[in-house]
Amino acid sequence: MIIPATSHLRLPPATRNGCNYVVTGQLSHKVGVTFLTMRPVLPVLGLLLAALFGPLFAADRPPNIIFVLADDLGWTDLGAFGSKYYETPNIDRLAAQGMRLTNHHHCQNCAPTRSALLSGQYGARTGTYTVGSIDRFDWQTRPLRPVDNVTKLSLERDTFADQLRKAGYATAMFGKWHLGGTPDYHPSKRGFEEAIESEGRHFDFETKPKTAYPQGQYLADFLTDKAVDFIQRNQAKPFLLYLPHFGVHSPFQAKPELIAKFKGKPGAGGHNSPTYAAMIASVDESVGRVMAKLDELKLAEDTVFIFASDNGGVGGYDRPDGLIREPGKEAKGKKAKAGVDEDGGGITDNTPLRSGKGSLYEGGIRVPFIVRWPGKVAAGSAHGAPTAHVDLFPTLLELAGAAKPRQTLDGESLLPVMLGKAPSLKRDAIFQHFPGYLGSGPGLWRTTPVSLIHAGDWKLMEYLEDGHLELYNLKDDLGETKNLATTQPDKAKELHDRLVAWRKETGAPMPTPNKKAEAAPSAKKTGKGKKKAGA
Ligand SMILES: [Ca+2]
Repeated sequence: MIIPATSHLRLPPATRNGCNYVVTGQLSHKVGVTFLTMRPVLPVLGLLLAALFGPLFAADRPPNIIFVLADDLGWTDLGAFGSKYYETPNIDRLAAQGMRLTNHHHCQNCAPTRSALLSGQYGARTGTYTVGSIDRFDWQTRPLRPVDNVTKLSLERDTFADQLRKAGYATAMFGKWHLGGTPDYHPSKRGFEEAIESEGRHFDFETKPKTAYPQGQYLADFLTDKAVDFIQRNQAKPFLLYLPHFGVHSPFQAKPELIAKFKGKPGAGGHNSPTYAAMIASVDESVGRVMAKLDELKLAEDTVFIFASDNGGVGGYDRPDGLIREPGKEAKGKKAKAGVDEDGGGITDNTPLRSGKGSLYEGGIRVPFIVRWPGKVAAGSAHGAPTAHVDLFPTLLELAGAAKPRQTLDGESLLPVMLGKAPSLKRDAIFQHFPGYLGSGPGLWRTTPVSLIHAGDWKLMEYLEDGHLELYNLKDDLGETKNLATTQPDKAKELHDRLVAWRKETGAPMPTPNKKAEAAPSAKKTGKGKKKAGA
């Protein structure tokens, strides 16, 4: 058992871009605030206490881990991340009781993020860099042939669930998988002792395996029923609960009573859809029910609770400068299956970030991330250095005391930063590699092939069709409006050299010349963004 925090334990207020706390893990619970001011002598005192109370500490079990992943929820789509229209009281409370990572990055769409989270590897190594086949979009008119996309997470990779299960955890997953639809790739074969997969519809949904549910039930509620039941049954041992919601992905369907609640509420900025607000509210209700179950079982302090989204929000495409939304334009577009208007609008807005889901500008890849561990992670804190999907796997391994997987891990454990034991990570850069195309309607592309490095305040993108570079200082220009590649050539070259070296190190596959487009150069200008599927 973890010892409850003493009532006089008080943590200093959060800083916006870093954590300067000295939180001493379980020892701090025992001895209270005194230890918070005595960092240099902690190792000695820790040894003394261990000698005195050895059996007590030895009996500690590793924490339970809950990871709730929303689908397509944008960086500003939570109250705790700035929305003035959507209402997320439970997730906001989670953030108030824990730490927000304000500069956290996933991939630009679903499958590659999940592949990176579950394997701990960049897409440059797994081969999963987008959703589905390269033929989802009309790349044939473009100068490059995309790299074929790997749609299943190789069975040669261990998932974090595999590793935690081997370390003695009870493991479960309920929700969207997206790492292979055949039985041998089902999450129940990838480390999750219990697994029910569902995505595609919010009502009248199908599950793998087939599972009965009340007629008319909303998918988020069904998944939450399974989650709280799993916690109830596994409260006596460490457990891993992965709850990847299909909400708030299109189709935009929500519970009528929640839609009605938002119908009379005035929108704020680009946040104004009652249906989308209701979908977010359902994800928030889910988080609230899981939190309530932990409270009921007195497990909150023994549980690391993580909340994130898999990619940026769907919207912001009609703002070429990344800041100004054209009034009314979004209303004219026909909603496509993926939730992207044919004329480039969207269901939400990621302002102040540029663009949205499917783009490698910040609106597509920067996502909300919250971690709560009462008494361990400082309440109300935030960390602002660049972090990424690949950091989750090593973080979970360290939390669980689990062994490393077979494959190379690309990330770094965030635990020292989360616990306030380190002001920053050792690593100073994160990367992305997208050797393909994502369309957004005729003539519009959410992205063309691109790789990027994000180091400190700087982000360099190399667009692979013509090799042009874009350099942004995100500290001064979060909306990515001023390309500094020509005015700061030394910085551009330094980062480009590092990006090229990283591609070489990871064996990143590169797109190849599209011979058909070369034969008909005029086709390059027409570039239809044919849509075939969602995500
Ligand atoms: Ca998604």
